[in-house]
Amino acid sequence: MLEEIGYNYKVTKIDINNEEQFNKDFKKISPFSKIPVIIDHKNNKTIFESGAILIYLAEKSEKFYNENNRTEINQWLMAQMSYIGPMLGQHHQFHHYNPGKSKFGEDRYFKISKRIYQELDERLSKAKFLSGDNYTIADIGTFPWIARHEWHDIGLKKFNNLTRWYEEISEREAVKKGFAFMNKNETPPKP
Ligand SMILES: N[C@@H](CCC(=O)N[C@@H](CS)C(=O)NCC(=O)O)C(=O)O
Repeated sequence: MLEEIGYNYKVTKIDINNEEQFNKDFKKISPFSKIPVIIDHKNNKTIFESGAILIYLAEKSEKFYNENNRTEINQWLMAQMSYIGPMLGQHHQFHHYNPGKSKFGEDRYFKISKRIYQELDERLSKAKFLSGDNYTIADIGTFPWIARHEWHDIGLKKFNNLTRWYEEISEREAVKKGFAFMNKNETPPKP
């Protein structure tokens, strides 16, 4: 998002594997000890929760959050925050990071993740982007989850509309820059 709106930013890494998220100073700005958090140095505001961060930056920059379409954008953004992200996140935990530890967990989140691919594919058979004709913060919030499709083992290519959406977003300059910046020259994985 910061690349998309062309704001200057500095990234401070918090190593969650090393429990840095529980540091006292970090907890002051992130009550649940979660990343990401941003600090707007223009007004010293801090914002936690990625959906709230996207809304804040979109309102500030007046980009990717068209006033006439906010209810539609909010629905898809909230679906990401409450369902797509958390479920795919569990799939990462059981299937990618800890295979063999819980058959129930693996099966449950694999099944839900497949459903999510199917549901997104259906939506994208009717609309160019999640909330309609335009690329918005709903797409910006959802794309990074689908960009981990290799971990999901579902086969992104089987979903034509989701693949079309994914490829188009992968080609955006800001997306390529953001990817390469966070993980040394990484590019969004091909479908
Ligand atoms: N709903 C939050 C979720 C953030 C989240 O779960 N962050 C994880 C990393 S992906 C985290 O900080 N985990 C550290 C912990 O829970 O201790 C958001 O969208 O910002």
